[in-house]
Amino acid sequence: MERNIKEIVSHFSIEGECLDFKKNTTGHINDSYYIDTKSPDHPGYFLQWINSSIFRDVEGLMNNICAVTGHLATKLAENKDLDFKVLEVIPCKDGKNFYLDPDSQYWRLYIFIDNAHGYNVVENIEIAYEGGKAFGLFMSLLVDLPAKGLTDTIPDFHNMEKRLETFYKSLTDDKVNRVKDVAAEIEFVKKRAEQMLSIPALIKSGELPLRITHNDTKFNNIMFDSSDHALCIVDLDTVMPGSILFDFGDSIRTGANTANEDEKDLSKVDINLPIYEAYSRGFLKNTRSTLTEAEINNLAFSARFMTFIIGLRFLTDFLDGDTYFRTSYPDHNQVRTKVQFRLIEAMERNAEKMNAIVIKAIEE
Ligand code: GN1
Ligand code: MG
Repeated sequence: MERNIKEIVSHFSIEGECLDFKKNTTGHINDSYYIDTKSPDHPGYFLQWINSSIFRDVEGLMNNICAVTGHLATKLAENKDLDFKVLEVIPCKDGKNFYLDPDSQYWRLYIFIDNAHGYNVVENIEIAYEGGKAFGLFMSLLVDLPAKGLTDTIPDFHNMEKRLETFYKSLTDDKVNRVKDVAAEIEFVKKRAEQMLSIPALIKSGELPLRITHNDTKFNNIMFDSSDHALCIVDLDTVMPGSILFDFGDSIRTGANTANEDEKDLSKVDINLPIYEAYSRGFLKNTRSTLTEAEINNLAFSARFMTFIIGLRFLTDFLDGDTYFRTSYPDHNQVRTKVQFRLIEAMERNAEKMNAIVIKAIEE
C-alpha cells in the first residue's frame, strides 16, 4: 500500500514538520518510520502503523499505552534518581491518541529516543544485568496501577491451552500441505505439551497472580544509551494483565540465546548461562520483594515455557501459510521454530543450573 507518510504525520501535534523519513525494518507485526524534522530545535518522531488485523481494538490498546506511560511518567518525576525514560505519545490535532486515515488504517506517533540502540544478541553480562534491571523496574513501577483498567489487546496471548488448541486445528487443516515437512517439530510439541500446561493450571488456581506485564519482553525492546545504560522500554502494544513469568521468560528466550531468533545454523543456538545469570540478578534486584513463592519456583522454567509458546506460534503460522508473522523467505517460520526448539533442548540440559542461579540471585 502506498503511504503518504508526510501527510499522515501532519495530523499529529508535532513541533516542526516531517521533512524526511526512513522505514525501520525490525518487528514482525507493525510498520515503523523514523520521522526527521531536520531541526536542532525539534525532536525526531517515531511513527507506527498499527496492524489492526492483529490488534483488533486499537482504541483500547492506545488507552492502555497512555495509562501506562502516564503512570510511569508520574513515578519517574517523583523519583528523579531512577534515570529512566518513558515513551511519550504525541496526540493528534483533534486530541485523539491515534490517527485513523481515510483507508481505515491506524497510526500513532511517539517522540523518537535519540542516540539509543538495542541488542538482538546480548554482547556481555553488564548489558544483560542492565536489561534485567530495566524490565524489573518497569514491572515494579506498575504494581500500583490497577490492572482492571486495562484491556486485553490480544486475548489469550500467552494462554498455552488456547495456543495448543489452535496448533492442533492447524495440524488437522493442513491448509498449505506443510505438515509433511515438520514431523520432528510436531513430535517435539507433543512430547512437552502436558508439562507446559502446568503454568496455565497455576494461573487458573490463582497461585500465579496476574499483574500488569509487558508480554513482549524481547531483549531488543530495551533501549540503551551510548554508555550502555538501559534507558527505556519500548513496544508497549501488549502491556496488559499477565504473569511475570511471561516477561522474565521471553527476555531469556531472546537475550540468553547465543544466536539470533532465525539463525539457520542450529549449532550456534545455545543458552548462555552467564548472560542468564546476569539478567536474573538484575531482574530480581528490582522485583524480588514483590514475587510470590509460586512465581519464584517457576521463574527458571518460564524461559522454556515462553520459548515453547513462541516456537509453537511460529510453527502454527508455518502450517497456516505464514499469515501472522512477517516473513522474508518461504521457510522463515520453520527456521524460527527450529531455533526455539533447539534452545529449549539446551535449557532442558541446563535445567538444574538454571534453577540454582535463580535461587542464588533471590538470596543476593
Ligand atoms: C512479535 O513484532 P514484534 O517483533 O514486536 C510478536 C511477539 C513474538 C515476536 C517474536 C503482537 O513481536 O509475541 O514474541 O514477534 N508480537 C505479537 O519475535 O504477536
Ligand atoms: Mg512487539
